[in-house]
Amino acid sequence: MSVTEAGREFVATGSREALLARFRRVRQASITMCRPLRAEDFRLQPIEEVSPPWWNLGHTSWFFVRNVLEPFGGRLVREDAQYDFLLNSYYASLGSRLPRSRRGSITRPTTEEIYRYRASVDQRVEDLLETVDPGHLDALSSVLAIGLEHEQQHQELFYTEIKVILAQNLRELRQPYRAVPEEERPVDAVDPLRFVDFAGGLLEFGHRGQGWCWDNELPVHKFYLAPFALANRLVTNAEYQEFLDDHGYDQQLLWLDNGWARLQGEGWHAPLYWERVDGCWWLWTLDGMRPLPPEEPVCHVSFYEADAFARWKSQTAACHRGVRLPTEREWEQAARSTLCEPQEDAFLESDRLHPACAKGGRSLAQMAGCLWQWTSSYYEPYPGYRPFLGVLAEYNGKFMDNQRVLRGGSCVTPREHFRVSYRNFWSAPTRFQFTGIRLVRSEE
Ligand code: AVJ
Ligand code: FE
Repeated sequence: MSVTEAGREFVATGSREALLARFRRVRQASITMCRPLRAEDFRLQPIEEVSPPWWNLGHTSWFFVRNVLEPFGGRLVREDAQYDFLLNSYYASLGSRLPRSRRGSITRPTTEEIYRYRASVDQRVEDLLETVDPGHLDALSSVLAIGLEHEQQHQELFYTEIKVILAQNLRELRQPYRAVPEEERPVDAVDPLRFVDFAGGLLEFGHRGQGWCWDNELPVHKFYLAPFALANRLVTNAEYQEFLDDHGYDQQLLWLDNGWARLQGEGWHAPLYWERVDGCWWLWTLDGMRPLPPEEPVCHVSFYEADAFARWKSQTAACHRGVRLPTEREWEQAARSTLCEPQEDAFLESDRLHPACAKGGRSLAQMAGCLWQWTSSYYEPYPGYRPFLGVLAEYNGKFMDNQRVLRGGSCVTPREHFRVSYRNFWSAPTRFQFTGIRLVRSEE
């Protein structure tokens, strides 16, 4: 792979020192987030989609070996070759791989060996950054930037994965990811549900400006939107519980056919992590079990559940007729025209590890850094899409098939990782991510 290929026009500007500082900071965050874990927690893969933490730490390091050290002439060691087969996630152009479902079935390398491997990769990337020919620095910077954005995606994945892993234990023996901080004061009021009007028209979408973005956020393009009205906040647990109480999970006609099959096959009767104990709903969180907080946004629903909820809601009252999930461009337009500053207390740095309530009367609340919001849009290339070049063409492009777009970021997304044009994507049945529901209504 030619050194100038991978980053295309994204040249990360900044000095070697700034780059080095960012590299250290982002890599260190992955170590810090694993501190509360016990040895056993690192090896479990409860379902195929949930990788064990040892693999997460290894794979993000492997990414720098194959995309930075190798192409730019960094120092290579024996473990690079030994671990390559295990740590390659899905890059067909980089050779054969351990089947994804087997990441929880192996015990070597040990977790300690993976930590040592990480340290070795860090040292070698830092050495390379200090010694690389000035003519190659821009190219190196742009792949390094992709490596760090990748690392941050895996930091978010880590929190969602450890939540599933710890939930496997028997309720009486379960331990939270972290000790519960002092009890937050219960919030009993939440902003009433309102719909905020947006004009529509021939509008511009995609990432603008100089900053970095993924290939899937480009090119900037125009698209016509009819007028619409977006909900001022996310659907709450209390509102979702009305859907349960109205037997939403028993009414086949509310569900897409694939969703209904999934519901039956997996025995869905409530969102993931809702548990019925002695006639009351409880919620599994990274802070342990909590009584279901009615005013918090409903979380860990699949696209199918979000879609069925919207259909149910549209039938409950005349004023809700026609409510549905927004398209990704409706979401983006609303966010662009109202969202001046994202709620700074909402992202990973807030250390809540839990979605915040909508309180305070903002015109649109919970737009960024609370929960990823399912859109009705299929994950497709924007017109004229050009994937990253070289190996990284496989990063996003080949997954543009049979998935839905989510917008908004979540309480486990690093703040600097998010943009208004950011397109997350998951398949419709996915529930273990921090996903929620925002409704929209077309103008009559
Ligand atoms: C954008 C979160 C769907 O988890 O497959 C990680 C992120 N890409 N490594 C995924 C990703 C490559 C991606 N999602
Ligand atoms: Fe990855």
